[in-house]
Amino acid sequence: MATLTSTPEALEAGTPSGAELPDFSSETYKDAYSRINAIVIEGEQEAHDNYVAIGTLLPDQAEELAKLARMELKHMKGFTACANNLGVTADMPFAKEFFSPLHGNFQKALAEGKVTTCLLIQAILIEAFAISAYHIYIPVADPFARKITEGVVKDEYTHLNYGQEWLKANLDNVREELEQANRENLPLVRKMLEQVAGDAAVLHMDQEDLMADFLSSYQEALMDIGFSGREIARMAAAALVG
Ligand code: PL3
Ligand code: FE2
Ligand code: FE2
Repeated sequence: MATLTSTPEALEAGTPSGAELPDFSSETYKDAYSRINAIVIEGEQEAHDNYVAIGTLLPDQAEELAKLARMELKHMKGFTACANNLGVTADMPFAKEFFSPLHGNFQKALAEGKVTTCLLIQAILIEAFAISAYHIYIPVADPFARKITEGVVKDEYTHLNYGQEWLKANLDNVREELEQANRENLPLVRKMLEQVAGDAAVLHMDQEDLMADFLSSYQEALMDIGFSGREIARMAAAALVG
């Protein structure tokens, strides 16, 4: 006899890979969402500002970078709508604090004209972080947010790819700065992944899945830029010692 959960309707409405959906209307969910959603909104806003800022270091790329920046504002609006839809108010002061170490490193690199470091922070590390988070979120998101996030994640690949292409084209000149920037910033991303884990778990997002997805995007990006497997392993080790 067919059970209630095995009707075609239920299967269709169900989540991929059998992940169980959280109760989107519970206070526990909304409380965690107020921080996670704020992180995403702040991240999208800072991403916008960062691409505009990188445009000042690469004037011949300013137009292309302005296009990427505009996409980030669209993402930010989409995620703001997700919070409104659930009746959640984003905790923006929390999110500003969350990003402040990475934000500080970006501003320092910008002031020193270090375009390689700026690109590693924004177009590689932050984009790989966003892509992994959105991947893991999509199967456990409410239907409204799922649609929006699916659209956003496609754009984030465009951004990651922009960073990869520039760094690949300039690898001979940027290798050393890239390794140094990795050493200083990968440990921060690891800490951010750890900090978000508790709230992410309430959203039914698994910390190990997040880490694994992040590392695989990051490794793939470094491989595309032109690092060897051994060099990539060395760079990833910075996350363990940092
Ligand atoms: C750059 O395009 C975007 C930068 C955003 C950073 C995202 C951090 C993600 C933290 C965990 C979020 C889970 C997804 C929830 C969506 C409401
Ligand atoms: Fe974005
Ligand atoms: Fe992006």
